[in-house]
Amino acid sequence: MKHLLRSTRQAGLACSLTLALGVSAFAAAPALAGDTSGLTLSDTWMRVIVPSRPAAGYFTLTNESGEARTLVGASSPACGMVMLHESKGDKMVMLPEVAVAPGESVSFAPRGKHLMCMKPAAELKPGTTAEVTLKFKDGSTLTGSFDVKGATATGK
Ligand SMILES: [Cu+2]
Repeated sequence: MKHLLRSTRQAGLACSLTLALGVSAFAAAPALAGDTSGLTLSDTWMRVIVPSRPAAGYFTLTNESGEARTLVGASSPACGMVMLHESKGDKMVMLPEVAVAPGESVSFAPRGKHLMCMKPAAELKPGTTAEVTLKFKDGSTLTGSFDVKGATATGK
């Protein structure tokens, strides 16, 4: 554990040094890429209206990793393309990223932030589940199983 801590710190140092020099070869530090320990996904579900319209994905993401983490995108084989959206009144805006401070959690829920599943696959029906992968700024990913619900659902 001690050793891991030390190498993580060194990798961080190497990264900032590399950035300062304007060299990007070190950008993907192997010790950190793909590390999602301390991040948990809960209340994962999706609401399908009709197959021809985008579906919405909801979840709570909790960050106990001790570092700020930034969600930058998502993908799912059942969606064609997934976007980060937020409802503002009757409009939706695109979110380029969502930061989660250490010790905090963020909720994607109806009338607020949501994943927009642009092209729902025919198999995406209430009662099934869909895999969705969240992507973070540091290159790490977190995959969860989302329960698919119908148009009248309000929560998982
Ligand atoms: Cu949307």
